[in-house]
Amino acid sequence: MRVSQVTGGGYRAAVIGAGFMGRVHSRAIRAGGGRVVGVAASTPERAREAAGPLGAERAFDDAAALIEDDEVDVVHVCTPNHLHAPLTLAALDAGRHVVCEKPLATDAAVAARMAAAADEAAKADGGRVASVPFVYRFHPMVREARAQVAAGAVGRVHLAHGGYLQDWLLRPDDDNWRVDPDLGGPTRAFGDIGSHFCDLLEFVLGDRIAAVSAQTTTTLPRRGPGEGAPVTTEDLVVLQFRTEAGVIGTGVVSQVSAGRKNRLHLEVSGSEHSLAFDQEQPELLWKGGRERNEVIMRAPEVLSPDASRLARVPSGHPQGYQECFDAFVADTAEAVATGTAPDGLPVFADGLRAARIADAVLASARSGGWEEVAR
Ligand code: SOE
Repeated sequence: MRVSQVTGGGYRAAVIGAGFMGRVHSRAIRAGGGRVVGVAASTPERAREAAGPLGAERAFDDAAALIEDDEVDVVHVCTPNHLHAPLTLAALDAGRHVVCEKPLATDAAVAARMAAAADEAAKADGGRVASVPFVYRFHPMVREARAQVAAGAVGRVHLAHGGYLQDWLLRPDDDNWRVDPDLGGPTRAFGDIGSHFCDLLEFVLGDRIAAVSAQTTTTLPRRGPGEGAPVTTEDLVVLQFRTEAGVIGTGVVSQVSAGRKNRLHLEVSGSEHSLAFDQEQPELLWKGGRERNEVIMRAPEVLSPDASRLARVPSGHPQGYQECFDAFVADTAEAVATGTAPDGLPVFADGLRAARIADAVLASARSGGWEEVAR
């Protein structure tokens, strides 16, 4: 097994997958001064077409050629979900660092194998990195919420609620590979975006979901042209949860909520204060109190150090989704260069958490009862 040591050449990455996420990853790599050494896609022609738009130095004929190329230190896996495991395991075996898009895998057993392989790689040659882009952790006001909870500023947390609402799959002719369980996995709305909500919840609370009670619905039984193809993955999830610390709460996950484009939101109620974050208004954090409420703005000079670190421009100059990705890749690059991951970097163990919560959600939707989340 060869080991990719990050040389003086800086962050030398290559991207497998030329879709929306491939483009976001490539921008983030270049924003941090890294190189997009190359891109591989579904066909050599598609890779050649994508190289220019992705700012890639070259196109690889296929993923295997990309993974085997010793000019590549870090492989970014941005393909449909069913390819995450084989490509990630091949890249780790070839001595590369890996950034694998979420969900890590289409079921928890495979995600566990990937996390174990990443642990082995890290042990075998100190500091090998395997990260997964739960990027909403990188909004400065999410870090501020996390810091306030950790500092006891909200008191003892007793309730958390929120969800993730989108509308891009509202209509019968809205279709996507994520709908197909062979490509996306057995859970779609939860696996795709409910995982973000649960990761955000656990990250801000510093706690873990212990058990869930969930219902799922498929609002459109067929999708696609003509009569469409039957749909077996869920459009909607409503869940209750309780955490290991005894917090109870609810989450609503939907990809069929008209007018909601990417509304990931979380509210935490504590014995002293409440906090609320809305990803569609990411510059603000609402803080509620019995006597007065306030809206905390992303002013670097007043934020906690971890939040201020991620505030790249002054208040009033909105940061957004791409800046979160830029910060995620920058922290991955720091981990690759130094062997030490910055606080809050989501790694394969976090991807495994999401897979285990998804398994419990599906089990509960089938059983109609509460299901424990495997630790
Ligand atoms: C589609 O639901 C999607 O692109 C997700 O796959 C991403 O993880 C989310 O951040 C935005 O929406």
